[in-house]
Amino acid sequence: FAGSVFAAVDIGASSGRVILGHVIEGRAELETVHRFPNGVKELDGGLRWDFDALFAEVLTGLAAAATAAAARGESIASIGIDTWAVDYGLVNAAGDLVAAPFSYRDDRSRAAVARVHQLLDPARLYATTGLQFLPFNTIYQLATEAHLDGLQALLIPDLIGFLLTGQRRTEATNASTTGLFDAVAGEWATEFLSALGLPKDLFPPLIQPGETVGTLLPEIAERTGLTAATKVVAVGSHDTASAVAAVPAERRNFAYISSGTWSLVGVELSHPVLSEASRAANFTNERGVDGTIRYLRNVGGLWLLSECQRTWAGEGYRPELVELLDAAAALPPGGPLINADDPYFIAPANMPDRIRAAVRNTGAVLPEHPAHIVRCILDSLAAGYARTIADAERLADLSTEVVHIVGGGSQNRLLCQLTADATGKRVIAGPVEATALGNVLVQARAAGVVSGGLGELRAVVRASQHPAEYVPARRPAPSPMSSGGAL
Ligand code: LFR
Repeated sequence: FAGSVFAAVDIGASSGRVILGHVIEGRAELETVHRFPNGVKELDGGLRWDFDALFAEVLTGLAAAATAAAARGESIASIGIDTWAVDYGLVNAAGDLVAAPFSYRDDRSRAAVARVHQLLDPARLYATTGLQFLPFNTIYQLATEAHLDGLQALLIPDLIGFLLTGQRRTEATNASTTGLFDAVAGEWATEFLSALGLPKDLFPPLIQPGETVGTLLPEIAERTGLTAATKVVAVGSHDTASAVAAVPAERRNFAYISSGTWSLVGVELSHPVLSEASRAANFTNERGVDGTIRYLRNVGGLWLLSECQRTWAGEGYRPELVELLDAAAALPPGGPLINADDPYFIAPANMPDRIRAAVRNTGAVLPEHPAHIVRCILDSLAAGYARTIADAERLADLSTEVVHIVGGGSQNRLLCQLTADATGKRVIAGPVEATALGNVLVQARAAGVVSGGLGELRAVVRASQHPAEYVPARRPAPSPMSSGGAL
C-alpha cells in the first residue's frame, strides 16, 4: 500500500480545501491541492450556503487531486468528506436539491424553538440525545420547513457524497448533531421524528466512519479524471469529529479545543453524560469516531475576530493580523471580558460594535484602538475555555493535565498562551490541519494502511508533526508570546 493516497474534502464555514494525504511508514503527509472561500450569502430571503458553487469547487479540487496524484505515479484510493454540522439540503425523489441549504446563522429556526419544546420537553430531548441546546440545531431548523413530503434531508457532507456516488446515507458523527439521534443507542430517535410530524425516512440510513458510501458516478469520474472505481468512504464527516480523532494525545484523559470559526472545548468519553447538571451546563454528547463521545461545549471562536476584520475591511482598515495580535499581546492582562458564548454574537453584523456594547453592559469601556477589541476577544475566549474545561472535568468526573489545541487557532500564539494561563494547564498546540488529518487517517485505516483504534491513529499524528508547547505563566503573566507556534 506504499503508494496509496487519499483525498480529503474539508469545508469549513469560511473556507474549504481538497487535500491529498499519504500515510507512509506510520507518518502522514498532507498536500493541499485546492483551496476556496466559503461564507454565508443572502439568497432567496435567508442566509444560505451557495451549495452549487461549493460543489463545483469540490469537483475542481478532486480534478486537481487526480492530477497531483498522477504526477507522483499514484492513484487515489478513496475520498472522505467533512464539513460543519447541523445544516442540510432537501433532495427530492429525482435526486435534485430543491433549494440552497440554509445556514445555521440564519435566525429563522429561533422562532421554532418554543414550538418544538411544547411538543418535546427539553429535559426529555436531552435525556435521549444528550445534545447541547443551540437555537440552530437541525431539529429546530426542520420545524420551520413547510413541505417535507417526498423529500429527504441530507446533511452537507452526505449531500456531497450523494452527488458524487448516487448513494444516500447519513454519517453517524454528524447525525449526532441533529437533535434526532439517540446518544446511547447510536440510532435515530424515531419517536422524536414522529412527535414532530416529520417523515420517518426523512434522513437516509446511518453509516459509520470507515464504511464505504459508494463509488463515483460515471459522469463525476469523467469530470474529475478519477476512475469510476474510486470510493467515497465515510469519515468523521462532522469536522469536529475528524479534528478530535487527530488530537495527538498520548494518554486517555486530556482536554481539547478544536479551534476555528467555533471553539469546541471538551473531553473524550466512552459513555454519554445525560444528567440534569450536564444539561444545565449545556454540554453536548456528540458522537466521535469509533463510537466515542465528544463531551464538549461550543464556546465562541475566531468568528468574533474574523467578523471584526471583515467590518474593519469594509471601513477601509486592513491591518495585518500579526500586527494586531502583537499589539494585543503588548496590552496588560486583566482587561474587560465578554461572554463569548452569547447567542448575540451568532449572526454576521457589525461585530466591533456588538463587542463594545457587550463590554459597556458589564460596566467597563473598551479603548478605541482595535487591539483592545482583539485582546478582549482572546481574553474572553481563554476565560471561556478555562471555565468549560473545569465544568467538563466536574460533570464527567475526570481530571486532565494537558489541553490540546488543534485547528487554525493553534497558530495563534497569544491565544495559546492565554489559554495556558487561564487554565493553569500545559497547552500543546497543533496540528493546524487536524480535521483533514482525521479525515485521511480514517480512510487510511479503512484501506488497511494503518490499523488499530484511535490510540494508533493518534500515534501517526504525533509522528507526523511538531507541536508547540505553552506552559502557564506565573502571575502576573509575563509576555504572552513565549514559545513555539507559527504566528
Ligand atoms: C465547527 C462546527 C461545530 C458546530 C458548528 C455548526 O465547524 O461543526 O462543531 O457546532 O460548526 O455546525
